[in-house]
Amino acid sequence: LINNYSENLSENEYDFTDREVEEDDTKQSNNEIINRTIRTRIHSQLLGEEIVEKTLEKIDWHDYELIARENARTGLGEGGSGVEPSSQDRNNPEFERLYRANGFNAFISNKISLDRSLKDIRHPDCKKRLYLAELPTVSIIIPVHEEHLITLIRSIHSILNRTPATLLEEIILVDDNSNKDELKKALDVHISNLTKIRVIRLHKRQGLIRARLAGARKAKGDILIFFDSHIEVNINWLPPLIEPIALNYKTSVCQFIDIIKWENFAYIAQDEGARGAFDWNMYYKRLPLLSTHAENSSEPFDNPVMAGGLFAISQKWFWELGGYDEGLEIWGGEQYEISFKIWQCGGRLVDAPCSRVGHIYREFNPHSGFIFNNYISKNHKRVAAVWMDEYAEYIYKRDTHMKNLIPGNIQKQLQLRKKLECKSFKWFMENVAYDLVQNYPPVALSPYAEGEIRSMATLLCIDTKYTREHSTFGLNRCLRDHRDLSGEQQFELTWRPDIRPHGRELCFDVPKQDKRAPIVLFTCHGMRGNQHFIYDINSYHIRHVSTHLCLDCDLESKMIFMEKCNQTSKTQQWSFFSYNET
Ligand code: UD2
Ligand code: MN
Repeated sequence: LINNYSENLSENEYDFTDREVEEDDTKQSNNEIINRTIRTRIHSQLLGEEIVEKTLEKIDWHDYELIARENARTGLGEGGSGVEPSSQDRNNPEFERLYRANGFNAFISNKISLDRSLKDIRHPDCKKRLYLAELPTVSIIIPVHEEHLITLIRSIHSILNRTPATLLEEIILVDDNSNKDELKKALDVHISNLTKIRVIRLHKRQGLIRARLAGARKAKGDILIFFDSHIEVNINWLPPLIEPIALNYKTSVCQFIDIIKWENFAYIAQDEGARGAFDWNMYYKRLPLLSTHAENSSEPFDNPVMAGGLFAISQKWFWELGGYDEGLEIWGGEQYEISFKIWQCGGRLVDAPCSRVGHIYREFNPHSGFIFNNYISKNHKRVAAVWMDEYAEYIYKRDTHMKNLIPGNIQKQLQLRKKLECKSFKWFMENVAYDLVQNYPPVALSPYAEGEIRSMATLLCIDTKYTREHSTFGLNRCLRDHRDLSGEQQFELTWRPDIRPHGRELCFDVPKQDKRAPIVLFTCHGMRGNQHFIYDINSYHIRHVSTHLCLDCDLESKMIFMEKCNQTSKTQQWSFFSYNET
C-alpha cells in the first residue's frame, strides 16, 4: 500500500521534514490561552476593522502553470471523469468490502491518481475575477475517523496542489481514534512528515465536532477552514473563499459543494447554488436562490444555513462565538448551531460561487455505530433549546420524543447568547430565512410509529441494510438482540403516512400488484400512492392502502412481500417498536 502512494507523494513539490505526531490533551493549557490572546490581537489588526476595499490592490490568483500541467494529464479519472467499475471489479470481493466499509466505491478511488485533475466548472466570470493581493493565512482542519486512506491522501494532495503556499499555514488532521492500522501508520509516518501537515490523535472517539474543536485549538492561521476527509478542491478555490472574511472578520463563507459520485468518482456540479435551510424534523434542506442573485451570479450571496462540512471562519470570530458547543456528540446538528450563532450574534454567512470543492456524499454512513444512542436527536435538542426559542415547539410537535429528550447542561451556551446579546430566532426567521416556512411548512404531526419492525412469526426484523434505491430487502436477526450485527433496522411510519429507514429519504414502495408483490426502496414523494401504508394495531397488519395488500414474509427465504390480507396468518403480523395513537 505504501508503495502504491509513495510514488505519487514524491511528485509533490512540498519538501519533507521530521515531525512528531502530536498528542491531544483536549484541555487547553493556560499558555495556549495567552498565546491565543496575543494571536487574537494580531488578528484584530489584520482582520478586525472594516477595510475600504477600493484602496486595496487586487490580483489574479490563478496558477496558470498548474492549470496547464493539469490540462495535459491523461488517465483514469482525469479531468474529474468517472471510472465505471468493470464486471471483473464487481466480482472482486474487495469491491464489495470497500463499499461496505466506506459507503462509497473506494475500490474505484484506488485506481485514480492522487493528483488527478478536475474540470473547471466554475461560472465563466470566476475566471476573470481578481482578489485582494494581501490575504490572511488559513489553517485547514480535517477530522478523520476510519477513513479510506487513498481518498484521504487525494484530499490532502488536492489542497497542497491547488492552494497558494503563501496562504496555507497548515493542514491539521485530527484522527478521531481510528482503529485501522494502515491508516494510523500512514498518518504517523508518511502524512505527518509532510511539511505543513500536523496530525493530532484523540485517544477516545470524540465525534467530528469535538475533533474539529481540538484541531481549531492548535491552529495558527488567521482563518479556520473545516473540511471532511473525502474532498477535492477545485481551481483557485481559496481567494474567493477568504476575501469576504478579510473584508469583515464576522463574515463566514461556504464553498459551493460539488459532488464526487460515490459510484465512480465523477466530479459533477450539484446545481448552480442554493441557500441552505432545514425542515421541522431538522433535516438539512435547500431553498431557491433569490432573483437578485441572477444578475450577479459569481458574487457571494447570503446563506441562512450551511451544509456543515466545508466552510471558512476567522479564528477571532469563531472563538468569540465560543467555538462549537462541546456538548454535541459524534455527528450532526453542529451546522445549525454555528449558522444560527453566526447570524443571530451579529455576523453573516455567505456562499462564494467561485470557490468550489467536491465532496463524496456517501451512499450510507458506515460508522453510525450505536443506533441505540440517539445522539443526533439530542444534538438537535441542544441547538433548539439554546437558539430556536418558540420555534422549537414546531419540532417538538413533529416528534414528541424530542420534547422530552434531556439536552444535558446548556448553561454555558445560554450565557454566551446573553453575553453576546444575540438576536431572537424570530429575527432570524423573518430576516434571513424568510422563505423557509413557505417552503417547509411546520405541519405539526409526529410519526405514528418508529423503531424496529419485528415479524411476530419469526421474531426477525426488517433490515434494509443501507441498501440503495430500487433494491428489495428482507428479514435479519434483530440488532436489539444481537448488538454485534450491523444493519439498518430503524424505521419511521411518518405522518404522510409512509415507511422509511430513519434519517433517509427513501420509502417502502410497492410498484406492482402481483402475487407476492415485492417492496422496494424508492425516493419518498409524500404523495401516498405506492408509498401509502398504515399500521393496524389490532390485527398487527401493515397494510398498503391502494392495493389493500398486507405485508407478509416467507419463513424459509426470509423475504418480505405484499400478500392478500389474512386475519389468521401469523406471517402477516408485525410489531413496531413504538406506536403513538395520536
Ligand atoms: C455532513 C457534513 C459534515 C457534518 C455532518 C453533520 C458536508 C459535506 N458534510 O457530513 O461535515 O457537518 O454532515 O454533522 O456538509 N468524523 C469524525 N468522527 C466521527 C464521525 C465522523 O472525525 O465520529 C469525521 C469523518 O471522518 C469525516 C467528517 O467527520 O471527515 C464528516 O463525517 P461524514 O463525512 O461521515 O459525514 P457527512 O459527509 O454525512
Ligand atoms: Mn462527508
